Amino acid sequence: MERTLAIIKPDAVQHVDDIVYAIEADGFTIIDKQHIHLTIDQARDFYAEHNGKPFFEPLTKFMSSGPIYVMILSRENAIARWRRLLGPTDSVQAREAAPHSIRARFGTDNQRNACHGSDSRTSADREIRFFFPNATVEPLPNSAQIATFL
Ligand code: DGI
Repeated sequence: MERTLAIIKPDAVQHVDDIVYAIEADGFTIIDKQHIHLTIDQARDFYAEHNGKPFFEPLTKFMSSGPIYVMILSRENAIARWRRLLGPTDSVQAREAAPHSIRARFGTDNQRNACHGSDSRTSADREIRFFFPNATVEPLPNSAQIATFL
């Protein structure tokens, strides 16, 4: 089973029940969760890869503007499946291209887009550790474990 990090952003926390329903209906298991209100510095740290882009300041201000709901999701192919359920980054575009997606249903535009999802295995590992430092590490495949001990 693969894991990914999901965040319900400040603009969509009032829809947490509907979003959790959509997540579970799509076959995910929520293996940990927490409400948190990020400081601006924590938001900057989380989105460090976007530092320098024109939307970095408004994005980090938005992400620290109110409580968020963070979840570790698990299922086969979780990273890609959660990105698919999210839809395109811009909620306006999502309503055209994927009207049943979460960003189409609960987001507004390309910043207030309801939810976040990790975009790779590397970022999922980093982002899960960012919010859940005590999360158990996923077991390595057998071949990798054997290689470690050779
Ligand atoms: O992985 P995504 O969240 O789909 O998109 P991303 O990693 O390219 O960008 C991260 C977040 O930054 C995105 O969810 C919303 C915000 N963002 C991205 N592009 C823009 C943006 N915000 C504004 N205001 N303008 C943008 O062009």
